[in-house]
Amino acid sequence: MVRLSWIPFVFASLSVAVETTQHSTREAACTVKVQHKPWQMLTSAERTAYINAELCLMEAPTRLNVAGSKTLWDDLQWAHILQANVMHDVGHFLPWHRYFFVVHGNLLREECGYTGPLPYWDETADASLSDLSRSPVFQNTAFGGTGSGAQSYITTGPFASLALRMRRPGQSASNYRISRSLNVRSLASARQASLDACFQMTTYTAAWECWGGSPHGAGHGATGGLMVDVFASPGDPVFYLHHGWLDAMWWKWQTLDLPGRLTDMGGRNVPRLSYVQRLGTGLPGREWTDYHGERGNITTLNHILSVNELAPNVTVGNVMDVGGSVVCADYIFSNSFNATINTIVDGFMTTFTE
Ligand SMILES: [Cu+2]
Repeated sequence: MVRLSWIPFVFASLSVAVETTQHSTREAACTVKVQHKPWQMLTSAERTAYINAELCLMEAPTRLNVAGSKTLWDDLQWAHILQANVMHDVGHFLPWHRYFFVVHGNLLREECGYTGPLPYWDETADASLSDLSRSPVFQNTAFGGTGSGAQSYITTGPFASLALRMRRPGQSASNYRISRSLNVRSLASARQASLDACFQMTTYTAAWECWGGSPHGAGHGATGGLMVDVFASPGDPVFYLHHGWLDAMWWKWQTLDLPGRLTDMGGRNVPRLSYVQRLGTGLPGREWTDYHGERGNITTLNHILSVNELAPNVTVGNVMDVGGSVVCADYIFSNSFNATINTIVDGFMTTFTE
């Protein structure tokens, strides 16, 4: 009952929040940029600091008035659970997850005093491993390994005893833990050939569906377990590493044609019926669609992104430039990835000029 009355309450205050956000966005400047950087490039001290900050977030008290939520970690997961049929399979899929990554990073700083880079998982670098347990991501001093037992819960690493609670909209909270089923096969979707197809798309309308396909599936599928749960996947901290990578890929794509791709947006606003039928949720209700800030079924720069009350609402336009005040980041890529991109771009330009 609490949950049902909570939804209209959030949206009653939403129009005010948006005005405030747009106002403060104009005034705020991006001064100190945070680095979005491959986990593989972090020093061991940086890795430890990040893991400790995640552990702190997992203990920090809830800020949302949601039944069953005890921690900020639950709150973040809940925002994703509640909107699983709102921001997946749509044009604002990439902007929403970019903002979600930023909000998670801001909470690490605000709540836990974290000052280091925000890591992402360079999945292309790990795609050629023989075994994913060799990945720097899945070490016991990092995010822990694969799951075991009837529920495939992880038993190693700093998050092995993490208590999770949130599962589905309308479902009461119940304790469970992080499950995983590591398999390197799914990372084939992060190999160069798979990325090439997306980098060669010339419009956002074509590109978002490409990025949302194989590359998006790569880290989710390779981690397995909770990470393949479309609702509750942010319960596993690997979620942020994976979406940080996907976001870095989108930004790299944007940089291949600037400034045009700072404003290139599109794609449907509401998921396909077949998609929400698979989720078992039905289409998003008017409590969401009325507040997207648009008419019609095409995502525009005016589309409103909400993470419930964990952070102010912003628009898609606010997160398009990662050097802007909302994201305010430098995206760092490994040398081998940059070399790969140069090959892609050179190959593409050759084709283009012939
Ligand atoms: Cu998602």
